[in-house]
Amino acid sequence: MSSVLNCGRYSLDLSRPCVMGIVNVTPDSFSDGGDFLSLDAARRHAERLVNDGAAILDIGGESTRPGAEPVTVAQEIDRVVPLIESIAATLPVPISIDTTKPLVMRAAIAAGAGMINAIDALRTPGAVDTATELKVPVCLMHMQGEPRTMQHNPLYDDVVAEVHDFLAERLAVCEAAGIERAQLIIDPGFGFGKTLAHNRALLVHLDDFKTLNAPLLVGLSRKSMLGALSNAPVDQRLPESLAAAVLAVERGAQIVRVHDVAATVRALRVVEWLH
Ligand code: 9MG
Repeated sequence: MSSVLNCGRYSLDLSRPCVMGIVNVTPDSFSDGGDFLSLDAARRHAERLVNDGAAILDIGGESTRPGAEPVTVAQEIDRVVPLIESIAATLPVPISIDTTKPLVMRAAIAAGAGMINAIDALRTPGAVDTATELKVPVCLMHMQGEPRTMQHNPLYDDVVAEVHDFLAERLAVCEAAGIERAQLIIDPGFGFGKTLAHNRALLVHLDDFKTLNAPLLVGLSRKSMLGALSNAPVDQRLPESLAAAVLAVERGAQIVRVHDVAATVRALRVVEWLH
């Protein structure tokens, strides 16, 4: 497995845990309550995450929280492109575009992004061909259903085996289409069409995904599965999020997608110290 991702102008070294900072540019995002809708505020937030130690930023213009309504291509492009241009011109880190839409992928990469975070594992028509053409790393995430309805009644016989087999199949599809295997990242998709028990099983068995020989990205930060353990509101889940990030890295995650970059970087230093 490659320990370096080629994100255009930047390489992402995965030989040590890598913290991906979240920048949501949506009015209804579950964790920022729409604070970052102005370009200037979003840029300042991105700058802070980089100063805090983010190795990569993930920019999203469509909310993926349970129940979220879809947005149009034009709305999504209007939200993300000016921010990507501004960050690419001023901050020294690669940018990931969190989208499922081929046209948004193209616009974001043209604006300076260097990776695609595909929460539907490139299942949108045209997405595999677009990603193949764009030649950037792609994160293939598992999701049962779609954000609007995914938490209504998620069902699996064996969640770990089914997520594993889904990711194996998507890796094969992408490779067959011509995406370099070394540029593919996998993600079990915590909280995406999963109950608390499903999420727990995936975290307990996270090591099982090593057999897929691809870098592993996880997003657990502030998620409701963590809130369910403590009843803490979404903006007060830092202790749970840090514990989850540490456990995930211990179990093989190379990239953690988080809101609280500075605290996560510090927590992961302890993990690195022991390795
Ligand atoms: C956009 N987004 C929200 N949660 C996520 C997660 O867990 N993984 C990835 N790849 N993207 C996510």
